[in-house]
Amino acid sequence: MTETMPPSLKRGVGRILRARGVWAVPALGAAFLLGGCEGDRIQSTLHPASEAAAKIAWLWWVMCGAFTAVFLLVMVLLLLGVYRRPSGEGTGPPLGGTRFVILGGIAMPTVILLGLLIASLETTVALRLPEKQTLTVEVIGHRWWWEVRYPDQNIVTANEIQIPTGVPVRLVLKSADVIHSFWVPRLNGKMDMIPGHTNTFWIAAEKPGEYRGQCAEYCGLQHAKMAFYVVALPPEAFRAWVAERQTPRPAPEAFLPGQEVFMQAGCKNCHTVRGTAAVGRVGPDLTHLGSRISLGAGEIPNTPGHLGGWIGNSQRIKPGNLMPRSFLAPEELHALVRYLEAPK
Ligand code: HEC
Ligand SMILES: [Cu+2]
Repeated sequence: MTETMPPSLKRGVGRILRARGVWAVPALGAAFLLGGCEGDRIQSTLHPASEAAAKIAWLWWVMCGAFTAVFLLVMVLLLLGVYRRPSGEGTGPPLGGTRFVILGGIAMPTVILLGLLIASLETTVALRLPEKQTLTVEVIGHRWWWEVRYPDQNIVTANEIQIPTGVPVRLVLKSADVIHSFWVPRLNGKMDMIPGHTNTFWIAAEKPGEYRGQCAEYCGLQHAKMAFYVVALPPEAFRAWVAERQTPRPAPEAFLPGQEVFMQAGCKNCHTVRGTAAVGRVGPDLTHLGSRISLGAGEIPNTPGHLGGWIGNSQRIKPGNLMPRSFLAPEELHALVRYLEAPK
């Protein structure tokens, strides 16, 4: 093959292959890519926290291994092709002949692809919804946040899903507008949320902790900022959480000025605060907002300062989101923040 190359190209390729520096390119690239796997493990498929996610991670490693082996084999053959001197005049049969083509080109890919197919089917079967389910949670995708309902417990929340550890939790997935996809990489695979259609899925967490989830289907401007948290609690703590959520208390008197602002400023048209006249369903339920990890579906930490910034102008934080900016006097904003962050 090298005989038929124009001499300049031959010299160029030879120089690149000999130059050590060329290895720096893939090495640096791999370092960057692998670097992305480490660091914050809160949303990593490669750090599974459930049996189902462990099976998916296993399949990932099997595929990664198989593809790496095939890639290396092809590269070795390529280098052989480049460097090997042709036998005789270059008119004889190519390396290995017909047998090489049948074995390397037909038999080997068939065996490898069949093996990977069997491994994927096995994983798919292992991911089926377990028979025994303890809890049903309904999750509804909105642009760009998550509505979370516990129909049997009569609890509604948003952008955060509390579950007990050690048991499979059945998920009923819906969408209020466009197609979204529910994905908590450490707990299970993805499942689409389709308007007018209900999908059933499940997650489980072995250990208590916070697991970050992310919309996995492009759904418009703020798709990338449509995240949420699964909070896995030990069973007793989960029962306590349910009991607490089922008994909403009216806001203490000190917070009533803030409640007043909430009712006057139009917030109640889009948001619900249980136990009050606010029953809007355009935006997230704000009943126990103070206890949540984040605001704006995982976008900013839930602190009074960030909350004030969000209410004042959420468009600066999450441009294009469906909450209009508000025009409140500083003391009104202050009272509103205190009211929303208050334990209820
Ligand atoms: C036109 C409807 C609408 C109005 C009016 C409205 N909001 Fe919102 N609000 C939304 C939507 C939609 C979201 C979700 C935005 C996102 O994350 O993409 C949201 C999100 C929020 C969040 C973040 C909740 C979370 O869990 O992430 C807070 C807090 C909030 N609104 C408070 C208020 C307050 C206070 C007012 C009144 C000053 C108000 N909203 C007025 C629609 C509205
Ligand atoms: Cu989405």
